[in-house]
Amino acid sequence: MSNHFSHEEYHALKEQLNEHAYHYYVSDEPQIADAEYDRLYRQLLEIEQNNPEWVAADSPTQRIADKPLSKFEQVKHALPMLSLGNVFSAKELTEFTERISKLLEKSAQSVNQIEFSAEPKLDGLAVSIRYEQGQLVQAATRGDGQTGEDITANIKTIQSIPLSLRGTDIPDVFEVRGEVVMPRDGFAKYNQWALANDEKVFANPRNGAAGSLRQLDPKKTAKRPLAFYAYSIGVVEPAHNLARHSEVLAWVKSLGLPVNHLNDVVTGHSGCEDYYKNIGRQRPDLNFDIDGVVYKVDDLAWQQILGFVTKSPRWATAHKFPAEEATTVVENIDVQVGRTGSITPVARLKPVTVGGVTVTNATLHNEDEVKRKDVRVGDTVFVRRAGDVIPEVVKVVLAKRPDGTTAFAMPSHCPVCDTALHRVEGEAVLRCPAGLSCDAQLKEGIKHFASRKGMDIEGLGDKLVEQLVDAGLINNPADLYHLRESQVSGLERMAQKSAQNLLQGIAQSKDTTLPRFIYSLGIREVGEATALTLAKELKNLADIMAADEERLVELPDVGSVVAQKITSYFAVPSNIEVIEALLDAGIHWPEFESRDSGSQPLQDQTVVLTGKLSVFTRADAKRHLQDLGAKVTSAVSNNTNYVLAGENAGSKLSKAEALGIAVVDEAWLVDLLN
Ligand code: I6G
Repeated sequence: MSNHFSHEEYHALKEQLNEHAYHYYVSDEPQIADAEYDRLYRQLLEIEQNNPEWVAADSPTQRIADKPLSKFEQVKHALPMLSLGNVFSAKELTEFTERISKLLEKSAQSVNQIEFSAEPKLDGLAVSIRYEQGQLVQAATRGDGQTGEDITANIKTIQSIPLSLRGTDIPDVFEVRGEVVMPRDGFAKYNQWALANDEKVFANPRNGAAGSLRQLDPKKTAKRPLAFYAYSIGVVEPAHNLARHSEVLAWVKSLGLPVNHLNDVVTGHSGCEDYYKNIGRQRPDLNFDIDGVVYKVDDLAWQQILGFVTKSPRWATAHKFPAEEATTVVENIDVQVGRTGSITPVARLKPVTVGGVTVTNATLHNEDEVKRKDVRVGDTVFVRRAGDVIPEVVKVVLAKRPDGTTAFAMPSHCPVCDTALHRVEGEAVLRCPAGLSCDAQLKEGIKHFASRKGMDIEGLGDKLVEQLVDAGLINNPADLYHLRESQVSGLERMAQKSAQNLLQGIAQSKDTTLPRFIYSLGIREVGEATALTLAKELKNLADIMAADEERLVELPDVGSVVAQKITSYFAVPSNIEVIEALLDAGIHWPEFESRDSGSQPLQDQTVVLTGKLSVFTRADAKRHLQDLGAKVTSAVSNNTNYVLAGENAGSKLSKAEALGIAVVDEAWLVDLLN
């Protein structure tokens, strides 16, 4: 078939694929489904196999080089890659802005009028990428600023970096500089895969990015989840005269390169401070690690006046956040029992401030991790706290290990109920199989049952759950519905009024929905989205309980592992007894029927999805929205009714805000589905 393609058709198909990649990776507005892209890609590959002489350097098939390198060649930078000065406090920021305002006395009236281009400072690896006649020809690490290493083959594997520039006004020579990072979600996924496949696990996303770029086999780099964000330019020939750094970045973006959507232009010292605080607040939720923000005087003529001190520009600085890694000493190692019986070793630490927060505990994840890191009581360790993630021990400082330490051994029995622990073949975690008869699992199970996404029991906090279990008042979730006021008010720090409120909260929770009830059971691998799918597809509890694996895997987004967890849960007689007791206690929900079009809540509404979703996959969210009657489109316009924004939502979110369109999150969709 593909033999019938002309060279022009080949060229058009290649351009079409590059255009789709741009919309997917750079402008975050995919225009075709992944499967359609894959089909076109395969078609291109077939044409190239039949016509090897046609293969273009910027064909998406050319991203991965065949052969590993034997070493990295040295590259001399045409313009040195400078470094940035740092400020670590409000006082140092004042010194920076005042110095600038003084030097610009003749040009600007006061520091309050100076505009700064501001951006998050990504924690990755700085690189320079060179395009000649619009084609990517070379990429290099920063190295010592004068000479770096040639990492062209690895850079080409990063899908968001175009192999050829977009547009018509393309310079003969164009060098772009920026940071290569490993996004947090990709880092977590990669490490999971690496653990399962005996590959090297990265201590943090920065090491992930650096290690991947220093990989001699581009085939391996291609498997690493890397992203790139441009922050400045190097040599450009012929010169492209622009007046502001923010205009330079807009131009870089128009050439098809990714520029961080959090970049902004702020005014004066207070603008810088506000930006720092605002990005600091967003830091835990970002999908990439940052270690501060960067301010640059936006006016390029003023940058010229300000010039440089040794190797750093006077017109820019990095305002650093408090470090997210610190060293401290392991005082003890305990194990914790989770809701599903998983046994997690936890390092008890000498208190240390990490990223502005005092840390006293850090997870050691599981038995394999403790062995791999060989963390011992008495060791000095690096502790890392990234965003809202539980602090973790990154590595041991072996040089500081005291004499006489012994390797940590996991217990053979549950520290809470003394049941023998076991490890399922192929799983990293050790488990206590006692289920709800283990008090630790009972407590965690009840907390999950009562949580906001579950039965949403007002007034039942974690502490109270622990008190109720410790007092022997509840042995399973159904016991909550038989509590008496006299029992609850007898607990420590429980006044009569609070006891009444709790019982009222418990009683109110009886009126629920089927997806909430399914979620609250705490079946392994069944989160909010799967609970919704089960309810929507199978309609009633009896059919969900009776469904076999074969039936379950037919449901959207239910794989064999999830199906197996569901059937195993319902095969345990004590689980069935608890469900029956909950129903006997009066828990009820309205029938979960598919809506007829007349009652569809999003009938005639247009919804745009943007950003990274965490509850649903994109395809799932789209399907649910369509089931609710909505039309799901890719571009935000005046006809859009809602923009459903996930993490790191970019230009579509800004556009929605500018047009005054309602911006909603996944919780909104969950509520509608419930
Ligand atoms: O905007 C920037 C971000 C990060 C930078 C930068 C950087 O270094 C890691 N370095 C320089 C020299 C400049 N901008 C100008």
